[in-house]
Amino acid sequence: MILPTLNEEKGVGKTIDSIKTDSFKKNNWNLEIIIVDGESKDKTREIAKSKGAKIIIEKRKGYGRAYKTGISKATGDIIVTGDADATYPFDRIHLILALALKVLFLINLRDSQSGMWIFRKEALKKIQPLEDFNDGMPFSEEIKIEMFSNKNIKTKEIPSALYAREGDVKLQSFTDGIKNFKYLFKKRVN
Ligand SMILES: Nc1nc2c(ncn2[C@@H]2O[C@H](COP(=O)(O)OP(=O)(O)O)[C@@H](O)[C@H]2O)c(=O)[nH]1
Ligand SMILES: [Mg+2]
Repeated sequence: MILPTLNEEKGVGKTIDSIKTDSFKKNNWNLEIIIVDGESKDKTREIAKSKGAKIIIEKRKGYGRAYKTGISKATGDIIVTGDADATYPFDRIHLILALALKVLFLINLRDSQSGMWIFRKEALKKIQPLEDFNDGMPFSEEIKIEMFSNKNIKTKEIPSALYAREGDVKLQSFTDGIKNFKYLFKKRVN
């Protein structure tokens, strides 16, 4: 989380305090709070430090400059930003983040439901025992989510074709759609 500050002693403490750190822990999300301070003349840095934030001083002027410096120093892989003046709902950011992550981890995958896959059997070992995968339709998205989000596995979606089906559809678009959604939600939030 990156918060640029310039003389924000009135808002910075309230901003940091409003973050529900317990919810981050519950989700196993490491939270790094970075203050990029532009040489505040007030107690901004003191207050932020007392609340566990990392302080980066950026003497060069500008809001964008502060973010550029903060982003380059951040150690996590998801960046969350906002003013340090208590205007943004950081008290809800864990919920917004859960929703955003659902979108993010599918972002490089246009078709999460495709059932034609090519993979090295070895790659499965980097994920989990085969038996731990979902027994139902969510198996399809699970295998792709796990493969595509694993940094040690190289993945690529290849544009392909889909012909009209022979025989009756087994997938029930509505109930399976709901099941898939519930599955995705649980997987991400838990
Ligand atoms: N480090 C740094 N932070 C800045 C600078 N200018 C603004 N900020 C911070 O950037 C955030 C946005 O500024 P703010 O005055 O709230 O802009 P507004 O919400 O658009 O009115 C606040 O947390 C400011 O303290 C700057 O030059 N350097
Ligand atoms: Mg503001």
